[in-house]
Amino acid sequence: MPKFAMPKKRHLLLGLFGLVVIAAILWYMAPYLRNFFAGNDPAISAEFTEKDITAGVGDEFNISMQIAGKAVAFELYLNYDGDIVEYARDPDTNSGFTQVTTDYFIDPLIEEVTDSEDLNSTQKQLHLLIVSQTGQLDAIQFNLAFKALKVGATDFTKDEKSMIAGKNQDGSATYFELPPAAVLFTNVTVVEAEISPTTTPTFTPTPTPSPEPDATLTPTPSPEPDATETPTPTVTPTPTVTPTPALLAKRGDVKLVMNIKLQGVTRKPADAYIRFPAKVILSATDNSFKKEADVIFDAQDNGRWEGKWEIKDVPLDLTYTLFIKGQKHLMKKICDANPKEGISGQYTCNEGTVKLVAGENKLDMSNIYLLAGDIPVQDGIINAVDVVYVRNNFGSLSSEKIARGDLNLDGIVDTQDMVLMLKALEFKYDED
Ligand SMILES: [Ca+2]
Ligand SMILES: [Ca+2]
Repeated sequence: MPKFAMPKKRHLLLGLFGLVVIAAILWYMAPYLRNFFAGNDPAISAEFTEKDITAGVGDEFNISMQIAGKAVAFELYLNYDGDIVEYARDPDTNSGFTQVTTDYFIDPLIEEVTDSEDLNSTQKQLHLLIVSQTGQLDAIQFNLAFKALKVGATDFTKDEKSMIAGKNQDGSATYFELPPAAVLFTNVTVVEAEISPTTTPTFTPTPTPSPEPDATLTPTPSPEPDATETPTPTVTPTPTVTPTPALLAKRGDVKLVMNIKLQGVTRKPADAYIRFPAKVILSATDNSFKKEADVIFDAQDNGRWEGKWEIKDVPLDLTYTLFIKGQKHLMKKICDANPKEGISGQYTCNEGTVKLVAGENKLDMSNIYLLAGDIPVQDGIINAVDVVYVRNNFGSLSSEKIARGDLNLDGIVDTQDMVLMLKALEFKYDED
């Protein structure tokens, strides 16, 4: 009998064993496979580009992650041993985050390192929230900089709280599950720094430049005698009644009937949300006239909102700019009585051209959107405070939280609101 032939029974056993292994692998991977093959559910996932990294004491190194799929936001909680390595921020940017795929994400909204709650543990956690302006690329890579502190080893593992967000094909927002921590990890081994005999430790003290005599301390010229205080001639006989040309300017009482649209609100919401407060500013282009009011906009059937504002004694020969700041929205500057935009939120303008007449003035601004995301208490910017509030109140039905965080006015704070905010983040600031 040839040496390598096996008895039939062993063949059978091996075959069975193989089947069991394959079945186990399939069972384990089933959720990923389903995600992967489900057409309507573009899977988004993340992984470390390297499983094992070796660094010398004192070295800086990168932990690199790759994201597959069109990610819109990634909230990563990364655990590691703070005794072995530390997060290394660039002194200029105060950030350890860099992108291999440049400009895909805006600067991190959250980037902080916290200690473990267990005082005896040396574990630390990096909390990173990065958000994409576009969410359009299928494969992206970014780096997190660390410095090796002492000889040892540490795993970098994702905490269960980590989440990745993206859009479904219909544009709605979803969070995608990340691989389990047992899969999503990388190991870093820190070894003794290599000291080649030629490079003696460089302790050459750099000469500190001796302070030059401060040239900026030149004596400031003593103030000249104030020429403006020329004595005013005491009794200039005023000509009796010369009507100034300004008095001839036409003025009148105006009523603005304004139609607007809110980002993410496509139809009339439930009765509890049909009155929308906004601050409206009417400002003459030459700045000679300015009025401001809180206006309530009422929901119409077609997703439009109508607000009315009566203003007395308005100069009618000027051109005007309107500013509208919704309750949960970025301030929009509007220069035209009937503004339009190709892409939602993109309308911008420089100089106001709105003309007013005495009586009713229809301003149809419903072909542009007010961008949502600067939630109360408003500060003129969409930033981490706004994002984290919405994120932390997912599923909330409490009226206080809805009043702040429900951007599409459907009565719940959820992923839809997050995605609206993420879309608006592209614009980020109040217009002025
Ligand atoms: Ca804000
Ligand atoms: Ca909502």
